[in-house]
Amino acid sequence: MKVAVVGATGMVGEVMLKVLRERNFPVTELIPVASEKSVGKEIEFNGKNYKVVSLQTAVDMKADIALFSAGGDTSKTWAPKFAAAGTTVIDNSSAWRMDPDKKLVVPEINAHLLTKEDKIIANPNCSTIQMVLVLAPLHKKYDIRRIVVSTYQSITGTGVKAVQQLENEYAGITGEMAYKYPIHRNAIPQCDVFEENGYTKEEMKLVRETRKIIGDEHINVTATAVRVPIVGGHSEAVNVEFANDFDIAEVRSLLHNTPGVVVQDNIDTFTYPMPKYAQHKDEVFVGRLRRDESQPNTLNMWIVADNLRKGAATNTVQIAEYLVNNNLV
Ligand code: 11C
Repeated sequence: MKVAVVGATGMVGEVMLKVLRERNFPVTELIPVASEKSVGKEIEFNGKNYKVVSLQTAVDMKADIALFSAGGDTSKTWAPKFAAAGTTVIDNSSAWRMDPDKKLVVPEINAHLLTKEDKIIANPNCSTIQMVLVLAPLHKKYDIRRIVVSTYQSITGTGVKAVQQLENEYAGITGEMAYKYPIHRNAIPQCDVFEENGYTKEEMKLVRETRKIIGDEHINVTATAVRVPIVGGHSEAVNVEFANDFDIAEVRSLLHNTPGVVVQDNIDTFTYPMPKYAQHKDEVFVGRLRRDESQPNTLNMWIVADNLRKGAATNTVQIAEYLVNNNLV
């Protein structure tokens, strides 16, 4: 496979290259793509050096697959050009996610919807991916009515500028701010910009993307997304109400048998997921499973994953693997 990585020098792009390597994705030629200031730089991949090229050069090189992580505007303009050249684009931005003609894919849940005609495929938002991976099997079994989610999101979701801000604050240096407020020793109840309804874009992604991926517009979702001074991954406190009652042991066993999910749930041994230990891992970790005693058929849980891995790069590469394994590219 001739594989283009658009945004190859960015935080997610670098993890994409790492994941492609680790999973032995069949790359015969790599086309690293980045902004004009990086064009000509060399990137080493599987023992070979590849020159970073511009977007137009990459279109002309007609890759089989392009993994995009270069922001919504770049994606809106360039993904259709790659697609027109015959390249299948898997896009990690929010540009195409809610387009009714584009599939929004978490492979374990809905990759079976993909066909050869899907030339632009959307990768969901990180906080959505980790939540739906755990909730999809529970929806099948117990029928979700309502989800209340609060997130504790890693600064890596904002990018290098935010990591730099935190490091500057640790060091007592005044530098460029990624956030409106200090993040060290703080929790900022704003991830991304506000929408007209008073929720942030991140919160509304959790609402809209969850319904689209699970394929049920009737699921009610409400979210509060909070940025915390953490680098390892996103954590989520999730309260979920079902139409049908459940048994905690059965939920645990169902999740234990869900590909990509690891149950860490034993209060006797203080076993529960934490971002410090989820970092660099591809799985989604779930624990603190307990009945919400304030109302019927309702479950509380705590979900953690490395937002740059399963939340971004790994999910994108898994979509590419599905396409290759099923001759869809
Ligand atoms: C964050 N979830 O942590 C965001 C980053 O739509 O893919 C990823 C944004 C997206 O701030």
